[in-house]
Amino acid sequence: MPVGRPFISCMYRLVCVHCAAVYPADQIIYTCSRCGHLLAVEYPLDELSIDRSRWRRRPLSVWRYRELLPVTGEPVTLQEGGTPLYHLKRIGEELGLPHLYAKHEGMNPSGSFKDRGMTVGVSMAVELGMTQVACASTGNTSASLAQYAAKAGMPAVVLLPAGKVALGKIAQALMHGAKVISIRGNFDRALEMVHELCLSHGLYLLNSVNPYRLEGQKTIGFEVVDQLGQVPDRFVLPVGNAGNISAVHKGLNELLALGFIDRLPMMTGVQAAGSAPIVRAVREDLPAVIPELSPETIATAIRIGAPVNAEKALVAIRATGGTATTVTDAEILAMQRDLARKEGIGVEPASAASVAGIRRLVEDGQIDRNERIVCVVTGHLLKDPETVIAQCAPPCEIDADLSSLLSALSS
Ligand code: AN7
Repeated sequence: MPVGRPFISCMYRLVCVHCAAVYPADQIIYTCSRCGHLLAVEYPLDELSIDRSRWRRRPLSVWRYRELLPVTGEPVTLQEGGTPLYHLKRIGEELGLPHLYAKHEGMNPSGSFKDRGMTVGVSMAVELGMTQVACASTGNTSASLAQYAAKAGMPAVVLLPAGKVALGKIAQALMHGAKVISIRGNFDRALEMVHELCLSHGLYLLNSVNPYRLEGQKTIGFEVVDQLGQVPDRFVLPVGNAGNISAVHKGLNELLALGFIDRLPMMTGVQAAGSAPIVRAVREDLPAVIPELSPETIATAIRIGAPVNAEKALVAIRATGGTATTVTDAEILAMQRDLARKEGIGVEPASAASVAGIRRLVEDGQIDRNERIVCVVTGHLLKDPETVIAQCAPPCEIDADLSSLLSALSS
């Protein structure tokens, strides 16, 4: 046991999703030491007494739901969660979907949903007595970890795939003081390397293989149920490492077990056409994903070929009667522009993939028009300014007089 704050671990434990091996909550472990599969946090739900009216009296945020989170002490928080749920009126009208919504996770402190995971993950790092944190990242995880590590006063190491991370995300990781390393390899290789580093050198791994991080991310589902006042029929998420779709499913399953909701939404994953191992596994009904060795897409956030949480995500999609679809880079960028110009919602390309995926599924005749659909848009427009600039005409520069202005406006 590392030295740290006193740790109360009686209320929950870690359980292997494959062989059901059980581990104590304070063991530093990321995958099952018996079979190598993923772990999940398990609460004694029938022993917890949770008062939902107490939840409603707290502000909408990750920490509204703290009875279903693993942190026992004071959390490391930057006020994450409580993000807007927008009705997509114009895009919904075009698609013939009157009940289409977007949960804008770009409105979190670092500009992506990762903050929900990091507030919990970094709080757990403190609680477990760890002194350094690390991750591999396509960008957003590194930005978020850097920010929460700064808040905790803990050094952070982040590994990025060289040349494949959007500018805003690198800027954040650097400015918040993480040690930023670019590897000549892709994200999947960076994750293997950082996992090895953490196991051999005692850093705390905060990728989504870490079951505590996913606990924070499940609150997206909790907030949507509270904001809509009901369970949506379908929950749509962009999928990279497949942590977020797994986390939302886990959380809603807990609400179901507690009797707070009476059904689950159809969990629906969207991947970029050049990086779609989960979609392939769903379409071909494979028992496991076949890694994509050279994933490629303009949505660099989800340029991931070997999704670590595939096992959980396939269960989420299959058990809820959901589905998965691909979208092309052109479809992603078209939806990024539509969200920006028709709804006033600025998101990065990977985030537009969820709504682009709904457009594709509608065109393929796979959506009932009366469904209540929530698309998670995962990261802010400013994360990837270069992809924005490349799609837009530059500002028109004029002489500083009124007649030049009037002729510019009329041309
Ligand atoms: C904007 O930052 O994997 O399926 O290292 O940044 O849970 O992996 C980012 C993933 C969707 C996919 N949208 O979520 C990373 C990283 C955005 C993202 C995803 C990511 P998962």
